[in-house]
Amino acid sequence: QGQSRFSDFNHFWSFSEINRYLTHLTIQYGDICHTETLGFSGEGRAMRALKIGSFDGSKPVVFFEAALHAREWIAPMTAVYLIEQLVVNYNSHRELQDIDIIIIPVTNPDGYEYSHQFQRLWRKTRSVNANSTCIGVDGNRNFAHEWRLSTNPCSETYGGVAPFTEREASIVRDVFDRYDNQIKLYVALHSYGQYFLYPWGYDFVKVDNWEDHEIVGRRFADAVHKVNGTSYTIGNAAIELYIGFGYSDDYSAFRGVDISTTIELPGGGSYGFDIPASRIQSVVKETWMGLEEMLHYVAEV
Ligand code: ING
Ligand code: ZN
Repeated sequence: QGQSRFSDFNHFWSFSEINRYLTHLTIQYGDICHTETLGFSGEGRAMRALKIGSFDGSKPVVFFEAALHAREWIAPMTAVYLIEQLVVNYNSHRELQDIDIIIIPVTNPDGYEYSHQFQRLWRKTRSVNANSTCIGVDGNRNFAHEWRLSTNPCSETYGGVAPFTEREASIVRDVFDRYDNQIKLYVALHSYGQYFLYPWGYDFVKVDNWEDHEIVGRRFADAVHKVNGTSYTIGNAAIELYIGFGYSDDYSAFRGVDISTTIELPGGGSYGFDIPASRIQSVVKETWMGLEEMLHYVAEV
C-alpha cells in the first residue's frame, strides 16, 4: 500500500489529474482527509482544498497553497507530494494529531490550465481587464495589505483595479477569515530561486516576529539541505528579492498568522519555471523534508 497508479512524479500533472487524485484519496482515506470546494475560479473551475484533521476549532491550523502563479509547475507537484505523504503515512506522524491542515494544490486553475494547453510561461489569472486587450491579474499582487493601484494591465505584475478582484485571491482570503486567529502557519509555494521569504515584501522593514521566521526558515532549509545538498536563502522578501505590493504572505502576516512565508522552490530548464520533469522527484522529496520540519515546529509551539 501507499502506492497507487495515480502517484506518478515523473510528469507534471494537469488540473484534472490533480483533482482525480484528490477524489481518489478521499475515497481511499476518508477517515483521514476530505476535500472541500472553496469556490470557483474566474472561468468557473472548482477550487478544491484537501483538509486533514477535525477542524473543531481546538487545534492550530496550517495552510498551504500552490500555483497562484500558473507557470510555476513544480509548486503544485510539491503540494501533491505533501498531500500524499501526510495522508498515506498519517498514522506514523504523531504531530499530525495536534494540527489541522488545509492544502490548496492549485490556487490559479485557469492560468494553470492555460499554461499547460497554450502558453507555458503564463503567470496571471485569466480574467478580462476593462479597456485592455491584455488578460489577467497577478494573483500575488491582488491582496489587500499595502495594495497599490498599478497602471498597466499588460504588466506581468498587474495588481488589478482593487484588492481581491480575483476569485483566486479572495478564496485565499476567505480561508484567513474562516479560521481567523487559528492559522499558525501559511505557506505559499512558488518557484523559482530557492528562497524562504517572509514579510514584509512591501518595504525593507522586517515583520515584528522576524526572528521566529528565521528559526522556522532555518529548520526548513537545514532539513532540505540534508537530502540533496540544496541551499536556500532565508530572509525578508523585499531585501532578498524585490519590493512589491499586494503579496499574499504580507496579507497573511497582516491578518495575524504567526508564520507567513513564500517558498521559492528550485528552478531549471530554459526559463527557470520550466524545470524538467526528471527533477520533480528530487525536488518534491527534499521539500517535503523541510515542510515536515515546519509542521513539527507548529506542533511544538
Ligand atoms: N516570485 C514572487 C512574486 O510574486 C515574492 C516573489 C513573493 C516576493 C512573495 C515577495 C513575496 O513575484 C515569484 N516567482 O512568483
Ligand atoms: Zn510565483
